[in-house]
Amino acid sequence: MTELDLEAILAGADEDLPPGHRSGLVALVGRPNVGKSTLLNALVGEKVSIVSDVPGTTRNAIRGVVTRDDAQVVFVDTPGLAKPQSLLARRLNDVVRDHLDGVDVVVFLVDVEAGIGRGDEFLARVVRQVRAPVLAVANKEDQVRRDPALPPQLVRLAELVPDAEIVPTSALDGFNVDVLLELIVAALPEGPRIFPTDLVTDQPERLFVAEVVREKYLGRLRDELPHSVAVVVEDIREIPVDDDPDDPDDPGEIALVEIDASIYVERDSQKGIVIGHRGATLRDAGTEARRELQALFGAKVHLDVRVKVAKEWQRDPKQLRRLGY
Ligand SMILES: Nc1nc2c(ncn2[C@@H]2O[C@H](COP(=O)(O)OP(=O)(O)OP(=O)(O)O)[C@@H](O)[C@H]2O)c(=O)[nH]1
Ligand SMILES: [Mg+2]
Repeated sequence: MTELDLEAILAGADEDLPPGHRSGLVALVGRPNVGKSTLLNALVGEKVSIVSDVPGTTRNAIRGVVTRDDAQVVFVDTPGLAKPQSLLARRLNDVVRDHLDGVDVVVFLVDVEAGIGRGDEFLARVVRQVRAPVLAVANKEDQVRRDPALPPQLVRLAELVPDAEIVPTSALDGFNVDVLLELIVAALPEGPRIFPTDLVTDQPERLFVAEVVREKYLGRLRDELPHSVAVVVEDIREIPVDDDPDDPDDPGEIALVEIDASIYVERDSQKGIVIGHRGATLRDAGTEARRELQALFGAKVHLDVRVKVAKEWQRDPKQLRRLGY
């Protein structure tokens, strides 16, 4: 058990909970790009997982927590499951399988804009083996509202996961997200809180910062090297201003956050693509990341991004570990 888990359990231990309080672990699974991370953010009401239109955006199991009076739901956003073509893709599939073990509810997402395909059928087979209630979500409903193509897809989804309740949603505009949350809570077992009430994610700050930086580059490098980029945050320094120097207990407010990040590509030839024409890509993505991080920290942020090469990191187990996968 990690230190954080223990702390969290102790924090929740002596709280008065209403009778019938429910809690549990809920896995969000689905093909790449169906909207799992968008849905997680909508359920939690805060951005905890990065989103992009590049399939294969999420690489780690990201946890997001919803705490209400009657329930605490711990969601796990997983990498989109796909036919493994690289060591990275195989690792990502393992992450999903590991996280299906011992979950209380599975939320299986399909994208009704793209349509149900062989990838969904492959994944439905995995989901049917899990011994937990399944909710089947037909996401991106906003794109096919009143479209005659929608009903047959809902029927197909019901065939793929026969025991599941079917819920059309739009993670983007929020349609049915509340309905889905009610169904999830109803499917959870009774149990105590696991995390403190104000926690929305257990993701370490350094990892989330790296994810935000990666998100901004993903969108810009979509056509050239979406999967070749990894981001590592080397250091975060919070620099306080002490407005009361006489008070030894006053730590001061944080005035500036200095962040050093490295972007790793697989080959020398890819460095130029990340940097862009006259440094435009590096600069624009950096600015966008800095703005979002400033809002997150509530302080001015200096973001220093260096582009580095980790030769063929997607194929190298040692490098994968070093980059956090
Ligand atoms: N129109 C519409 N777009 C959506 C909806 N949900 C997600 N998207 C978009 O779909 C794209 C993929 O969303 P993500 O949440 O990153 O998808 P994911 O399933 O987490 O993808 P991976 O992490 O790659 O497996 C993004 O461009 C989202 O804005 C939705 O309900 N409606
Ligand atoms: Mg994702």
